[in-house]
Amino acid sequence: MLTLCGFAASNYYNKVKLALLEKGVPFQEELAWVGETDRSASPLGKVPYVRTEHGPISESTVILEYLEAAYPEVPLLPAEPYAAAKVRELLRYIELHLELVARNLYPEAFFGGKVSDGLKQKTLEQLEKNIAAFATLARFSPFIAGERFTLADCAAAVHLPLVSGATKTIYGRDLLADLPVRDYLKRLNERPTVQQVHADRKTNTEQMMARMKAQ
Ligand SMILES: N[C@@H](CCC(=O)N[C@@H](CS)C(=O)NCC(=O)O)C(=O)O
Repeated sequence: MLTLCGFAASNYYNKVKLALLEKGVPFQEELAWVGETDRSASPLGKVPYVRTEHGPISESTVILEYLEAAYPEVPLLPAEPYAAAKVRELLRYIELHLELVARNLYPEAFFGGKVSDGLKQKTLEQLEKNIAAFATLARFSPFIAGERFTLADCAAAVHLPLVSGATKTIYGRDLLADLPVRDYLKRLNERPTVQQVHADRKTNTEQMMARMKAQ
């Protein structure tokens, strides 16, 4: 059986977990905190990684692509190549141009650290530009790429709340507020799979915070 390794407070871990749940792929979870990962499976020490019958895979989007190829019964990408490319494009925008940029803010927004004013300003400029570009691609009708739940929704479900939360805390305003993100996330939260991911995330986040305090 496939094993998903990492910890459920991680948005990247939850992106893969949501895809597994949506596809109905049987899997088990193996808890691995940052610093306690299997470097032979994830050479950079990042989570998530998976163990498959063939060997390990790291990098969440590569894992998603593997799942699509290995478990095609419930597809999360359109069959038509152009439509599939548009889903991948949206996924990339969410991850590379929104989440990875907003990640600069997490130390102060979520972990009690400090981010320099210079980095806050640079991040604000990048996010404003990138969110405007993302807005031209995102559909919200009712899913992020259109009529069907896709891999892009797996990313949006876990990353967009962090972009909203971090920007609200650091800049006093949710930079995604002009887009229909709140209603979209509410709709997604009606799915039992998304509810399970969020419930597990909450429990694991409490564990993570307790660990950080104890260290
Ligand atoms: N590009 C990676 C990003 C994963 C990532 O950044 N995971 C975080 C946890 S949310 C992590 O492992 N951080 C520890 C580190 O970067 O050393 C992926 O898509 O899997």
